[in-house]
Amino acid sequence: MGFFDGSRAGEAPSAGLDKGLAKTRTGFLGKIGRIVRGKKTVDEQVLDELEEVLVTSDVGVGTTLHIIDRIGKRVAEDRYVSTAELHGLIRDEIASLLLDDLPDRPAGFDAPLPNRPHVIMVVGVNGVGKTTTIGKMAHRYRDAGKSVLLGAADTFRAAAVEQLSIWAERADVSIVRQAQGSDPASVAYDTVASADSRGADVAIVDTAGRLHTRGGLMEELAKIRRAMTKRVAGAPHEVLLVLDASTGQNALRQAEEFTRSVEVTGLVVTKLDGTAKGGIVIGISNDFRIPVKYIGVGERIEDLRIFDRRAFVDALFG
Ligand SMILES: Nc1nc2c(ncn2[C@@H]2O[C@H](COP(=O)(O)OP(=O)(O)OP(=O)(O)O)[C@@H](O)[C@H]2O)c(=O)[nH]1
Ligand SMILES: [Mg+2]
Repeated sequence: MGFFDGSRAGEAPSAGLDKGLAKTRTGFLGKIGRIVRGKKTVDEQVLDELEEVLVTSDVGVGTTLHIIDRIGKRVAEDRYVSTAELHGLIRDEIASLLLDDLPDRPAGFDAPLPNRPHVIMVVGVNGVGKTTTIGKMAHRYRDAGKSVLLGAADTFRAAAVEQLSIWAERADVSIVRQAQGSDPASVAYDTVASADSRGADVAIVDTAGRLHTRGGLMEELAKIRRAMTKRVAGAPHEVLLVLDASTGQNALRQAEEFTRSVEVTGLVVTKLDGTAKGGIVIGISNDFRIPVKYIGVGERIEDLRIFDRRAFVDALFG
């Protein structure tokens, strides 16, 4: 696998990511361009305006202040930083923020898994792209030669089981399902049990994004989790929280809420293709010490990328 991920025959390696981030890139660079137009050096006013651009690009207030502070310091040291250099300076700061003391790029789908079955639980509020992401992941694991079993533990919404079944068919993997309205924890248990007895490599469990109350949802997720652990010690080995980039600051709030209640091991940021709010990935990477593992850049089965921070910075700055 190359440095960039997700390329398919005939597609330039980073084309998907570049395209996926087009709106964010245009918005971000356009705004920075307007700030520095007609200016010779980076002064207080430029920094103020840059702060506003970062905040309105959904980078998040904390992360923005951090970036501004670092750029301010460099400008103070260097005195004559020209606006032409500002672009490179921001790029450097964002890159080091994303690249510093964070774990390496997540392993590829073809990497050996330490557990069998390797159990993944997928959580997030309704509509963020959980089921779609599961379909995409199943496809990638399957493509890498792994046997995959899906578990339809979103029994709350009428069409949810059917929707996951369609993805299972597309990805050519099996699914464990019960009737709508049945106990999600029981579906999760069955899925893990079946994966274990069949010797499946990967089990991915879908969950509901909405219950009658958010508190009820968190309790239910804990219950689903316990059911899996009961059958396979250590399961779930991964809990992926899916966040919709187009919801901007809401996604950050959801991340806070879920990471408080559920032991989230990785984040998936979806719908980067349709939004100018891709800056959210920067804020999330900085605010939460939980790695962004995958990003969604479209609705098709192949529109999932392993998140690569360096490739992301490159795509963001063109
Ligand atoms: N453009 C785009 N659309 C996406 C992406 N991921 C998911 N979607 C779309 O988002 C919508 C919701 O996706 P689902 O996978 O059903 O979301 P969910 O989290 O399972 O939703 P619930 O089951 O209601 O909780 C669908 O129309 C998907 O096609 C993405 O990366 N890009
Ligand atoms: Mg769903």
